[in-house]
Amino acid sequence: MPERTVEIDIRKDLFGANEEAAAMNAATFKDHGITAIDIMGSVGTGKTQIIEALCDRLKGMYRILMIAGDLATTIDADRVSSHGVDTVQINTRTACHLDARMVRVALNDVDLSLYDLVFIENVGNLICPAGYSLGVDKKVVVVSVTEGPYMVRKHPLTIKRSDMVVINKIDLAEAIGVDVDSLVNDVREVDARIPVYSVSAKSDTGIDRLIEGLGL
Ligand SMILES: Nc1nc2c(ncn2[C@@H]2O[C@H](COP(=O)(O)OP(=O)(O)OP(=O)(O)O)[C@@H](O)[C@H]2O)c(=O)[nH]1
Ligand SMILES: [Mg+2]
Repeated sequence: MPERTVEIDIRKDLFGANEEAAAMNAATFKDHGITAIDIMGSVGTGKTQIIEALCDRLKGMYRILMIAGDLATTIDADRVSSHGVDTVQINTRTACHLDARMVRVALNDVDLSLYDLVFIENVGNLICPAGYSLGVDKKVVVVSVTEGPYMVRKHPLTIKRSDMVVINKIDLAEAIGVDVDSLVNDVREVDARIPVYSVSAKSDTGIDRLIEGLGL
């Protein structure tokens, strides 16, 4: 018999450490007067396209840094930097989400006095990123009409853990046969306090209202 048995709650350990790193990130952002926004959502919902649209509108008003979370490539960072915005790449290799420590490491080499707005594009995934605080001001989840009519109802936890829902690709709603108002109602059913914005990032529809909603 062992003298002593130590029970390790891996989830508690993992999430506790993440919360600590997230609190440090939040303090760092605050010290530099930076607003930080985490953009989450499944693969291909339009996270990068939305960041590009936001950057086009906001780059004259804010000094923007984009942190791109991606398993293997710099494609999204390259897209955003073509808009004249500075970018930092995090390649997670095997991880299906960003965590606060990864963001902390990425910020190590950045002179944060050069920025006042940080967009973090999370790894394309509707489930895992919502479980990890990054120390941001807002967690935004992007749902696309192309994911079909049930995506909000099927992912209530992700919706609940978000500060805002953006329904993207509304230009395709009719062709896909998805009712945008139903998706909005589904969000209200999950949590009526969460603001919802319907946009088409590609055709630049609804972006001004989204910017207002983000308080930018
Ligand atoms: N029709 C239409 N297409 C869009 C819209 N937003 C994005 N797209 C297209 O959808 C595809 C995926 O968009 P991305 O911005 O790369 O999506 P993402 O969520 O960043 O994808 P990952 O980073 O790979 O997870 C691209 O071909 C975009 O041009 C939109 O509002 N309407
Ligand atoms: Mg992307």
